[in-house]
Amino acid sequence: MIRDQETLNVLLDTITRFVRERLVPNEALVAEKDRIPDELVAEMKELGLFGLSIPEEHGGMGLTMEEEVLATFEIGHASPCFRSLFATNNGIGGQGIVIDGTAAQKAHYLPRLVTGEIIGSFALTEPDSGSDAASLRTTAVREGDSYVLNGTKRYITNAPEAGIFTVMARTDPSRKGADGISAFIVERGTPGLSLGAPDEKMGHKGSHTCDVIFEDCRVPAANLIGEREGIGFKTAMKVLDKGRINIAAISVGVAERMLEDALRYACERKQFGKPIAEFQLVQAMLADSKAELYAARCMVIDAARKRDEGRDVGTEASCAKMFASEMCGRVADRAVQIFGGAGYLSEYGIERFYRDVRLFRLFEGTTQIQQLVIARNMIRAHNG
Ligand code: COS
Repeated sequence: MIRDQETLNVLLDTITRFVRERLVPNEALVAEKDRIPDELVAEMKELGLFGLSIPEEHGGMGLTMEEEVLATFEIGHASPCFRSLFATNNGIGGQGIVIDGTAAQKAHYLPRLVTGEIIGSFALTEPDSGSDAASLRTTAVREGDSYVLNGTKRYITNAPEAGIFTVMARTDPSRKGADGISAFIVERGTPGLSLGAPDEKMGHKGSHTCDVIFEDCRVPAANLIGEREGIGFKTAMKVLDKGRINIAAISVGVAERMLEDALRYACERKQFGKPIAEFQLVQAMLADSKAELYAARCMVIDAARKRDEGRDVGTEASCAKMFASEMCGRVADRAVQIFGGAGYLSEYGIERFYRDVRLFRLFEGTTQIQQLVIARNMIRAHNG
């Protein structure tokens, strides 16, 4: 749903200009230093990028899902590490509070996420619990007005920068599955919370992940999301439904960027006396990429519109995430192929995208988990 096309156009133009003038020229530097310069972070804050999808009553822009994916398409025209910094506030690191938080939790944390004063991070995955998220072992034992957390979370995006973590932990050890899980807001600096060394990753330099470790970490009971035990797994799944539409959207944005770069190169690079874009085998790669991109873009917008209508979009979110992230991988591969030998050299930038987008098929649920969700929903609907 688009609330006001003119206002949205102004926002999209502003983002497009920022992406092209400020982010793209700094991509190589960020990859080299593994750090986004402070002045760029300050500009992101000023533009309101940390609060795109946080409700207006808490200071955010309150974008609808459709508006948000249109913004994400534009943001995807720069290295995806930039988006990673503010995406957790709008997505998995903030939405648990937006969707299921109490009024007091929203009032306390959301305004600080909006400004970027704090970074929100989402701590679900563990060393022995990845795709099987409901098997998580981190425990939260009630003691008076607190819960005492013990366990380790793994691959946690933005953990080194985070001010708060949404942590899924088991409050009822007698229940081994999803309904024994609760979600907590844990503040950085809480005694008993520590961080592992930053992970060495294949790509996404400038965006950081690490382990988050809880050792007798005492969290106020008031920080139990929704102040209800046993709903934490569902909170996490609802957060991921939205997150998956956004990963689909960033896959589209980055694929558009890679295809633009590949097209430009194909029109400039000459072999056998003419631009390689004039050869039909190169044209096939351009055309297949364009058509698949178009399909993914349409899927993402449709899933976003359905979510805005308040419909259950578990299936659509998984379809869009699966198709768009796989499409993005194919476009990356073809883009490197069109660049030829230059595609393998870091100075041309396309190999960095090739490595960066590999993550899209893994995080917020692997392609195989999306297949499982889609098929299960189909069978459930069939059986009534
Ligand atoms: N919205 C709301 N509730 C949901 C839901 C959703 N999208 N998906 C599941 N639930 C509910 C179910 O309805 C069920 O509740 P009831 O028992 O009351 O019916 C409960 O949650 C458990 O669901 P389910 O039985 O489907 O859980 P499973 O353990 O079988 O696993 C999968 C579900 C595999 C889909 C889940 O573990 C998953 O998404 N794994 C991937 C995790 C992931 O994406 N990790 C990335 C980390 S973040 S970067």
